[in-house]
Amino acid sequence: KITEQKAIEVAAAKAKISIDDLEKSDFFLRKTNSLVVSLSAENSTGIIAEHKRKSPSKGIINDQVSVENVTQGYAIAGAAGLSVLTDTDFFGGLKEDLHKARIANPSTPILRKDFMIDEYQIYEAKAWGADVILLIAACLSPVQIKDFSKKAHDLGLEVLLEIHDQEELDRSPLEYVDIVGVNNRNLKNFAENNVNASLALAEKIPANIIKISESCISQPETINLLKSVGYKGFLIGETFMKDANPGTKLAEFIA
Ligand code: IGP
Repeated sequence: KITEQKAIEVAAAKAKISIDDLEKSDFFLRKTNSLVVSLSAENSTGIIAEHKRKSPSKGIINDQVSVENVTQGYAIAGAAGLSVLTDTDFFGGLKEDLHKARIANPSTPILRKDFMIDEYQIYEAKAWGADVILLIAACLSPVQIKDFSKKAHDLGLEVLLEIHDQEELDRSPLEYVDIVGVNNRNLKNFAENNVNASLALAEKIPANIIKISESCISQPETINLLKSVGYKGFLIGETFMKDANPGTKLAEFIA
């Protein structure tokens, strides 16, 4: 299971490097970039473009392009934010990917895309260069969601809470959550290939919280549909990564 594998990784990382040392790292004291501000800007494309080499459902998507080129290409093409996978076992991501993306894009908001199950990973996220962390409701208890999101705020990071259905939304404390993301792909069976989950939940998410739609977006028209029901952000990976030049693909997508 993804979370069990993650627990092993976290324990190993903790044994090697203490929170004290993470706090001393170069990136820790930097001023973070706000994804909320970026998504709220009048002229924002709303696109949060993801670097993703492979996935459990698709296998290798693209391992021929460098993370610097991909993320810089996205930023130049107009991405409102970047998402960088750091989970290794399931998505082939590395902490170095986040580090490289940060150096290549100092002023673009970056999401650490990973399975967060321990407070330690929030310190890592900051030390590696992230501005935003992902909390997946399906992997966490309400107490963990509240504690982790508060901790992220204390460290100057923003929080994206990912939900898939009404039940997850209802049991999630949103006090310290900045953005709610509806994942159109059901992590339990990878079945869906549409944005129905986002359409169904649009009105249920409190109006004071920014909402974004995640996964399974492959057509520009889908963005217009999602905008019409109130979504401000669109997390897209595969559609761009499948291309030899992901940044160019993004530019075409929004043209
Ligand atoms: C991107 P897509 O279908 O455009 O490649 O999806 C992103 O939403 C997806 O990678 C994702 C994800 C996650 C990955 C959403 N939630 C949680 C890992 C963990």
